[in-house]
Amino acid sequence: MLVATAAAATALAASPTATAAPQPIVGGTTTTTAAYPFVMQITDASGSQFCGGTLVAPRKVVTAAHCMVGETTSSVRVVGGRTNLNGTDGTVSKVGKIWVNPAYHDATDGDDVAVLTLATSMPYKPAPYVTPSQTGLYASGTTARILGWGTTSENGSSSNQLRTATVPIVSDSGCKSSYGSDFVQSDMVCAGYTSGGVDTCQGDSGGPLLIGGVLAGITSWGEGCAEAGYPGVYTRLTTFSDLVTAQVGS
Ligand code: 4AZ
Repeated sequence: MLVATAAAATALAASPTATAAPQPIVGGTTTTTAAYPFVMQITDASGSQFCGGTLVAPRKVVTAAHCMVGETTSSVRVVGGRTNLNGTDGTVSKVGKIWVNPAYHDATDGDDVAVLTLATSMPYKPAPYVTPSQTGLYASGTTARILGWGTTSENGSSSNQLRTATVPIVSDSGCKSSYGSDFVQSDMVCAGYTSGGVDTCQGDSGGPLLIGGVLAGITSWGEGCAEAGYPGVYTRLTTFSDLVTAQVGS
């Protein structure tokens, strides 16, 4: 989660012999799973994190369908209560069932939601998630919180420690201007600054977008990361709330 390149470019232009310094995180900060106990790492069987997820019930985790492509119940694990990727703390659970939205084909077609049923309960407080009628949460300019262990710049390295940032919800018309027909209004919502600089990035997929502490989106896709004019795209969870509830109750 991410970076402003424009300021760095200006600094370099003013000082032509300077070499690029490591980019600072702009708008994002490190945080912990103690602060956000429902944020889960999704790892392979060796423990390498590749996506995020959100605990919505003791044995249910919401993530992105695109995170589950090619995965089986034996190829994935869910890790809760572990702030650092290199930690050994927290709780690791195997996965008993993977439900992928049957309509899912590709993130840019929408339907990017999956629910994992854990073999072991997580001893952490689940997050509430939106009801189908809470569409007003996505009003343009609303502050949303993003979380993850993803890369801290486009094509950069993952963050060892969980990070968070806030980004404003972008209007549907604004998102359509950025992404054209790839933006499926019924299934997606965009968030980010017009000037870029703060965003989710590779490895953050499947993780939460929270509005007022409620799970309202799932990190899904975008053109690069934190680029001006290209906000991050999130699954519009109100559309899939009933499907999630059916899985949570199953
Ligand atoms: C990814 O590859 C990814 N900037 C996640 C989020 C965004 C782009 C890519 C949005 O997981």
